[in-house]
Amino acid sequence: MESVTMKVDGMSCNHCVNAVEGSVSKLQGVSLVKVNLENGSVEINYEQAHITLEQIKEAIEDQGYDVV
Ligand SMILES: [Cu+2]
Repeated sequence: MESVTMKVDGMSCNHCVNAVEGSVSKLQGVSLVKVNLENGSVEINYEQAHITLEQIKEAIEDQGYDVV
């Protein structure tokens, strides 16, 4: 299992938390997604055999946020 913390721009409220956590948690191979609003980061645990970091970034960007 890989563990990564991404910086994500544009998250400002609980709606954003739900949008990001909801979309990423639906992805196959993701076992944990946790948004930290205070520092604008997202902690993600995932299995490299099932999903790439790029696919996770795309899911976040599809919700309207920028992975930096
Ligand atoms: Cu929001």
